[in-house]
Amino acid sequence: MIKRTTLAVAALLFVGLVGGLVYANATIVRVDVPASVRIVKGVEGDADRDGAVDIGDMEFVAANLGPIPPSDPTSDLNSDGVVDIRDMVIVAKNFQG
Ligand SMILES: [Ca+2]
Ligand SMILES: [Ca+2]
Repeated sequence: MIKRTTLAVAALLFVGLVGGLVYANATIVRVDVPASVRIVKGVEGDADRDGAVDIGDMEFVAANLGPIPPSDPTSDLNSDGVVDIRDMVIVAKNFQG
């Protein structure tokens, strides 16, 4: 059975390579989700995915600062390809104690 709720997914479509530059278009892909699938929205700042934003997330992000690409992509909370102070700020803004 298909649940009629749709899930919007942001995706990038690379449409061409001209003069060494890659052009991309953003698009939205909608998919029908089977009723048996449970959609769980993550908690912003929950880098270690335990359901809470606490000192463990700050430690997790701090332990992954620097390398490009990140040694653990889950600590790249803003998905910009690097783990830095901006990711730590996301944890701090959502800190639950
Ligand atoms: Ca956490
Ligand atoms: Ca980042």
